[in-house]
Amino acid sequence: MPKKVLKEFRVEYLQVLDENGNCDEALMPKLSNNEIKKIYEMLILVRVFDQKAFNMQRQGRLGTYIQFKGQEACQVGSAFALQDDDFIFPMYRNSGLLIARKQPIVQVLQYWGGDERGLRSPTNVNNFPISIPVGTQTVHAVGAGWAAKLRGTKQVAVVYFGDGATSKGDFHEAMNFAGVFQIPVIFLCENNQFAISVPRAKQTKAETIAQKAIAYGLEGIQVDGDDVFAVYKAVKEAVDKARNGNGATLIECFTYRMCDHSTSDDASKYRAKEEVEAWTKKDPIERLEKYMLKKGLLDDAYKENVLNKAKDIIEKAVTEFEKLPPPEPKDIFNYVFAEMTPQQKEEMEEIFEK
Ligand SMILES: Cc1ncc(C[n+]2csc(CCOP(=O)(O)OP(=O)(O)O)c2C)c(N)n1
Repeated sequence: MPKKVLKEFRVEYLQVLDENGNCDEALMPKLSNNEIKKIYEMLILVRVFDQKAFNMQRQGRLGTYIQFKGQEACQVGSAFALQDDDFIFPMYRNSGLLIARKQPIVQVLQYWGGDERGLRSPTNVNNFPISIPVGTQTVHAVGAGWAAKLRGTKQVAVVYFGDGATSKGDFHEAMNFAGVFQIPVIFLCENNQFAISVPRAKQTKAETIAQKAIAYGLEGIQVDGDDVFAVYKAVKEAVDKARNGNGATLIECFTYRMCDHSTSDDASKYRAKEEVEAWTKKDPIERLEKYMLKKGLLDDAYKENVLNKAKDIIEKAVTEFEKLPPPEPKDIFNYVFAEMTPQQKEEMEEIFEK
């Protein structure tokens, strides 16, 4: 008896805007000139923030900081495709996403200054706190999506994670559950090619992260993560699909971490300068500028104005942040559980009452 082919699968790749700013008009999502400018202004704002926060950590003005340079399009493009009442479940590399999702910048600084209250969601959006443990937020997002489905609210949950997180059990459990129960959730993997020093090739034998969706009966797509239009389009389509009751999608944003893993890392120890240089040419902001220039949406005066405005906004937030009272060391214990466990109490007394 010859073997039969039961199913054949394919994995699609989406790019709308190439690195020279050329746009495939047939694929271009519906965005007005004004919306494109808003996206550009947000990309600049978050990049200025990222550099400033890094500098502040180096100056001892922030405890630690996780940069996201190179990944701005993944974070800003996806944020623009959501409604305020949708749920986001960010990871530690998502300060840009939080800012694009209306988290006050002063609060984002407060968090990196060691004060958990910085992650309290403003009431006009549903921003969950960032997850430091790798991958655990995937199951939380599925829970929120499931709740939305049971309540019939039409909200969608979007969870952000890296390529490293796809090796965790949580990710697979979340994908499986989302498939079986047709949950309105988007799994957005920012595949930045590294999990600290572990390259993507050592994370999985699969050629793409996107194809992992297939095993769970979900749609998966790989998009150019440095192309803000492609990210926006893929997320918008996945969100519309989820909102209409048609379940989850895995979106792999193929991008690159143009910075160290964290402020405690030195990426030059494990990756070649040439590799970083090659990716620099794909920069998400530069390619959008090239496109906008061609379309007459950008000139030198506008560019300078956007940059100055961004710097001004960030400086004002920094001033406000530095006036805040520092967090109480005791709060390390206060915000873990609603009520402290006996062990926590004992530890706290040992540290503070001797
Ligand atoms: C459960 C868990 N294990 C290990 C760590 C330590 N750790 C922090 S970041 C990281 C790499 C994660 O890489 P990836 O998921 O690709 O995200 P990226 O940092 O590249 O954005 C690891 C192993 C952690 N935070 N949580």
